[in-house]
Amino acid sequence: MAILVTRSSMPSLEEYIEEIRPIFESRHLTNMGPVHQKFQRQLEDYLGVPSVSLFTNGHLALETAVQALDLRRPGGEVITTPFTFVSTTHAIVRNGLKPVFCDIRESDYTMDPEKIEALITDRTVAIMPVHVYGNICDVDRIGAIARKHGLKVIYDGAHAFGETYRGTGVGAFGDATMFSFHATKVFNTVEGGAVAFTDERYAQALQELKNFGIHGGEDAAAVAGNAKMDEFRAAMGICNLRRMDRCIAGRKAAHDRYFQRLDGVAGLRLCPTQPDVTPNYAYLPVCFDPRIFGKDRDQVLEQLREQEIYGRRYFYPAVNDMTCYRELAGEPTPVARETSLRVLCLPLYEELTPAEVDRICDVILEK
Ligand code: T4K
Repeated sequence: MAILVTRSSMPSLEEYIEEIRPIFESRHLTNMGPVHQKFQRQLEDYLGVPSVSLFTNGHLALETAVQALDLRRPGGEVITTPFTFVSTTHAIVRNGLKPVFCDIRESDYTMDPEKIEALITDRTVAIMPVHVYGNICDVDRIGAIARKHGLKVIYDGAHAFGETYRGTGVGAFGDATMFSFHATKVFNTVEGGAVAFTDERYAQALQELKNFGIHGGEDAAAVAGNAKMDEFRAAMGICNLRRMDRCIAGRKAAHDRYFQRLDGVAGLRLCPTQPDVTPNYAYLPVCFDPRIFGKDRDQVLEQLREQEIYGRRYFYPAVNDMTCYRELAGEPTPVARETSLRVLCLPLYEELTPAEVDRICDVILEK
């Protein structure tokens, strides 16, 4: 049977039906109804953050966070990483701001804090790092740089759902953190996302900006779109939140099996669990060094494909090599480019069995 890179975690059909029954009875389908409110409160508890604002997807959550933090000004620049899903950069550019690409660290593929300050100019308004694959950025150093230069920090935490750093929910770092609840993520609401924040001043702005900028019922105070989460997605979120422990345990079992089989093999590099971080086992990235391993990333991808096993090249090409961003590429980011050529994400999901992991590893290790 084919093994895909991921497989959505879901509640039973019966459990979901029970959760949506009140929606059928009330006919309150959207616009921040009671299920939305309940899910929001549960999420704040689970994520360990003071406040979250729910969105119809992660991308619009990120885009709206930029607007809510009032970062938009002519010529404004945002320092960000090119080693991410293109959504991160689009959220900057669609707000009329310029992305300035900062290279990443080889160790965990997050933004290299050593390289941030050289990119700061009098036009810089914010830093937008990404907790890529659920690897948490150096939030301490990034926070210190931002404070020193008076910059805002918005984390793209699309991959970091439920993780903690030194016991604190990762959504509590920076001015705002976006989480994605897409079907392919550790936690899903089918499509969906949220912005976590600690400063209550952002609550109203986020609330209004995801609802056409409407202020006080009838007037519009800002130009904005529609990015609200509906009641059915919120109900899915409530169901999936209940089963997070099971979901993480299944992922951990598969993750640990990969480590038993592949960690320490010459020419392969896996991302170890970070110190002080409670991981969520979102992705299983493996970096291939063809000179040592004997096969390059794309050869392994193809060999797996022949056996109906589908890894994915998250994230290739690096965003600053993409057609729509080549002209904005700026300074070269050699680590990000090399990483984009070498990393393959292997299948990882709740129901992936150790025997299936063995089947995948056997193909990879075949000479
Ligand atoms: N920032 C970052 C760093 C992100 O990674 C993302 C999204 C965002 C921002 C934006 O958040 P959202 O607006 O999406 O909430 C996926 C996802 O569409 C996207 O959410 C994700 N990142 C990105 C990395 O990957 P694809 O192109 O990999 O999806 P697809 O359709 O090829 O699916 C991959 C596999 O997942 C399939 O082979 C089977 C499985 N799958 C897929 C779907 C759609 C399921 O099991 N259930 C499903 O419903 O894009």
